[in-house]
Amino acid sequence: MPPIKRTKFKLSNEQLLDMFYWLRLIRAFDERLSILVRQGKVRSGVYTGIGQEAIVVGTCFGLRKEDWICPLHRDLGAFLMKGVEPRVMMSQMFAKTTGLSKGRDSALHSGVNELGIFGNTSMLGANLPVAAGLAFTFTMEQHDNVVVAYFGEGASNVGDFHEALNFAGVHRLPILFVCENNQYAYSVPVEKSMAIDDVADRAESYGFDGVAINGNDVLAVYQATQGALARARDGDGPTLIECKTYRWHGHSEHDKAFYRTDEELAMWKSRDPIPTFTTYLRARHVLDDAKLKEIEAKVTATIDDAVEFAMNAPEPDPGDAVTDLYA
Ligand SMILES: Cc1ncc(C[n+]2csc(CCOP(=O)(O)OP(=O)(O)O)c2C)c(N)n1
Repeated sequence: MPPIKRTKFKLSNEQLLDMFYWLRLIRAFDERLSILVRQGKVRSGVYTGIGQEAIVVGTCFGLRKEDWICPLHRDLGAFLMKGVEPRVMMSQMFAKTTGLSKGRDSALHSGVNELGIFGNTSMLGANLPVAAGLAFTFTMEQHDNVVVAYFGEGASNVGDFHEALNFAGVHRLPILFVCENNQYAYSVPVEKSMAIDDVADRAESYGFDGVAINGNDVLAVYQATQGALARARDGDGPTLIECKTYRWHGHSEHDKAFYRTDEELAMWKSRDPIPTFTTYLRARHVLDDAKLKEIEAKVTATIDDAVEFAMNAPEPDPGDAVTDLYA
């Protein structure tokens, strides 16, 4: 196995603040969606990633437009960071014509070729062989773009996961497997579905490195990602990054998550990625009260605008249901 290439990174104050903005925006987007679900206004299934934002921000921050992502149901933030306008993403949740699939489907199945976002299917793990196939295309076309494929620890118990990692390892593909280990696959706790502690250990059997990190530390995720991206672009093959985290809400907004304790939730909330990063930025004099107020105002205005736009957008015409079909 080649030695681990570590990439040092230095982010400017502007970049750090940008990261903070994304964390706040993605949290606010999900929080607003959660309220809209309770008001009966959202038509798409909603699987929030509240508590997990550092993973999406840390992995997407250094990506090029030409890199591809294969996001999952909890990764709406990855769509935003890859370039989908909040208005368009919110329209998707309202099933309006201005959404990505023009009102046809839920958010988790939508993709955007021009932005390098692969449209997922519902079958857990099934996005991973496709992601490996995409990465294989990149090697055949001989450019140094990379694929970032997301999955939960639950999906890592499915056969497709193992086939994808094996294929990626054999062909040393430019792919980053990002496990969002949020401790539960629906109601199943991790210890009831895996006999090992770390999903990251599974990478070794396929001939590449796996690392388990604190998925609530945006800079740790960013640093691990940068190293893995550099290796992938240099032809050194895949990496599995397992991000330990927790989802604050139920599996979806209709799940009250009675299978876990209040104490457990409180413990994980104390590790909220946002205050941790806020403290880091304040201690380094990157963020002060005025800047914080400015960012919060921008986040609120962006979300308000997206909701207003989506609510007033036209409904799909039933006659269009059979247009844009691929056959
Ligand atoms: C092959 C397959 N089995 C079961 C399901 C039903 N299902 C949808 S999401 C989910 C839990 C997923 O857990 P995990 O992979 O850990 O991701 P998380 O939702 O925790 O982010 C299940 C069981 C499915 N979609 N596909």
